[in-house]
Amino acid sequence: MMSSVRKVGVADMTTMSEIDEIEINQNLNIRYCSDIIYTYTGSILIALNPYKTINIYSKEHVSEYHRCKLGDLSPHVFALAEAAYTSIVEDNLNQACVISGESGAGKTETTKFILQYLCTITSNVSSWVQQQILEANTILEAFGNAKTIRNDNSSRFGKFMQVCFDDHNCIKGCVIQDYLLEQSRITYQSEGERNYHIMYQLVAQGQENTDVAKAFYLKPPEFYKYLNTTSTEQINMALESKKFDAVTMAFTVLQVPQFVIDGVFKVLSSILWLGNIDFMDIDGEGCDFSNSDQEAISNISSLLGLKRCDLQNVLLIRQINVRGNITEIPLKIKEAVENRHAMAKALYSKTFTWLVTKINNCTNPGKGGAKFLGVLDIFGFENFSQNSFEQLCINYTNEKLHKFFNHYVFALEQSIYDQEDIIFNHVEFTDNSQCLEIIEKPPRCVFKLLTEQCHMPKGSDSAYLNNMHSEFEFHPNYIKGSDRRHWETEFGIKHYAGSVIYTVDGFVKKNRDVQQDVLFDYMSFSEDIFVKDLSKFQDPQFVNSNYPRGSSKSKCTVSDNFRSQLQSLIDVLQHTKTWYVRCIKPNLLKRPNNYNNSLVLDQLKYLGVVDIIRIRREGFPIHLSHEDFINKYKCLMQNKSFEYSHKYITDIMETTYLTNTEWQIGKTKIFLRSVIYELLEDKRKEKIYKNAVTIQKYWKRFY
Ligand code: AD9
Ligand code: MG
Repeated sequence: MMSSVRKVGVADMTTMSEIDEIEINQNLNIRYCSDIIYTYTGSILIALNPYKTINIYSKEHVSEYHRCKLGDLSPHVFALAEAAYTSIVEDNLNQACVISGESGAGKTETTKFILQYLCTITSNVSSWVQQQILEANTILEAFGNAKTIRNDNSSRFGKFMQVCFDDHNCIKGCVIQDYLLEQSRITYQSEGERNYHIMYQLVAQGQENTDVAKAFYLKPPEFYKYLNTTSTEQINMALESKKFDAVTMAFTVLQVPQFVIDGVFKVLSSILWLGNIDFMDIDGEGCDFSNSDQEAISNISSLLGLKRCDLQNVLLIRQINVRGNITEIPLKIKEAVENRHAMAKALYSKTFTWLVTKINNCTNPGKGGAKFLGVLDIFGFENFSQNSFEQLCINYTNEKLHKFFNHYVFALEQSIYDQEDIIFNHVEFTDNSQCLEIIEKPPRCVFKLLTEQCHMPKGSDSAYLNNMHSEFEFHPNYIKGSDRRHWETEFGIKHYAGSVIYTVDGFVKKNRDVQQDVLFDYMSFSEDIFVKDLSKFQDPQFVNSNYPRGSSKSKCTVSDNFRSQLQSLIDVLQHTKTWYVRCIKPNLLKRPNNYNNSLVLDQLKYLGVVDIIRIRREGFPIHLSHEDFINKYKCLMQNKSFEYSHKYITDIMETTYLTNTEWQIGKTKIFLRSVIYELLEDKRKEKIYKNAVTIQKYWKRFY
């Protein structure tokens, strides 16, 4: 027995007596070495990324976990999905699975396993909806995932997928909410990283099929400046083209008509061509296209169904509206280059939002309050050598979720004590409210000051930073920069997971929503039906009607929108029964069988696993059933016949001479602090040892 425990470690770490971060890390390591990647901390699931295929996700495994209670079988993401589903059926409550972890930890894979599980156990009835939900993921991954240094299939957006159930608890539909697609990737990728998968898939398909190449004006991948082909390894054309087929298939399952699918690909191809335009300076005042750009201009206008002169206008000239009078100002070369990138980003992000809306329209559960199980797959805490606006939004998300999680863990522990009717003083947890306030609490906070700057015609990063320094200089969560030399370029926030220094360069620009009104106005006269449709498309959740159109205040900033999205998410989560999956990345090499202790420890800290343990330790960390307690410690009561009674339990406790502040008898469980538990254990082991010696002596007499 002992050896098998040693080999597979402990399945639920809240049953461990030595409950500190080192023990936890060791336990996870032992399990990982035996390919056991799942472990519970109470009802929280810890999932280690194996970076290899483990045969635990088959249909047989689904059947095995179906109708089993959490904890009956070995820990598994299926067990968690089953528990959440059962709670929908039995308690009639909405559920949410919050999946967190750093990039490459396995969040998206976990999300897919949960969806796979739900679709399989409910598949007898309406398998068409299930198919559509799974295919929606294929499309979102193609358009929203990319290769990064940390993850070959990194999601560059957050998502909350609400799978909806009807009165018979069958899947009825699905609603997807997306968060903050990374836009910079469309026009620039760092060394070793790529643009969104779909770009390579489309170009590869053009290489495999000349009709496709002709229809969408496609060239080989190395032709395009936006594809960063020089720094990445060879693109596997056959594989990318196969994935392209899977995407078109997914579009078909989602009932997107062929002309619309073609429209989407035309927009993608036009983005790639935009990246190839070279501007020429004219006298330092305006600019023009170089001769070689004629092909690009002509292809983009065909692809988007625009008049060539309109396209030229939008690429070379800025229109300014002064009290109803339109003035045209030629763009300087630097501005034209930037403006072209902004057009590419606007086209892509609008297409992405359009896709999400299209998917939602298709998988819409229809009218009537449906119960749902939401799965949140959202970016984890980030702290790079250079951090920008994106990291601030990501870390803000994590602060928000952490606060929610703290309350959950605390409330969970508290509810066990309440259920068991035991007296217990409140335990404190690391409260991150102050950090959240500095970021989001009006009227003066990090986001509000930024928005204020974005609404000023001459708003700048440096003015923003000055305002921040004078406003928050003495705030306990504020840092003026990594050191005195960087006070003019940086600010820092002390997050719950550690301090992060942000470089202010680009904050104001990134927070101003990428508006390309003139381009979209021209596109509304496009000959292509999809392009026309896209130009008029408005993300329904961000239509702000409080201000007149065109006024600078009507343009909500990126952080305003994100903040309200996040608040709605928290509001939804607050009304659900929440389950947590903490995904952990065992190494930075994306390799199997490689466990980096300190890397895991860092993640255990900021995923709150260490906090859960601390909260338990401050309370009563060891919970044993009455029966288990008596069976374990009756050996300490040699001269007394045992009985299952409170009196007998109290007698055992009294052998330690410790006061009853160290232990409590609940309705079904005994609650112990470590001090008394360790004493009891020492006494028990001593007893066992003495008995063993006595037996040895006894046998020695005969041999
Ligand atoms: V990111 O924040 O989107 O960059 P994720 O989503 O946390 O990140 P992802 O789920 O994409 O990570 O996992 C990264 C890779 O790890 C996957 O592409 C798989 O190759 C690998 N992985 C993750 N989980 C499993 C698993 N349970 N079994 C096998 C896995 N491989
Ligand atoms: Mg992901």
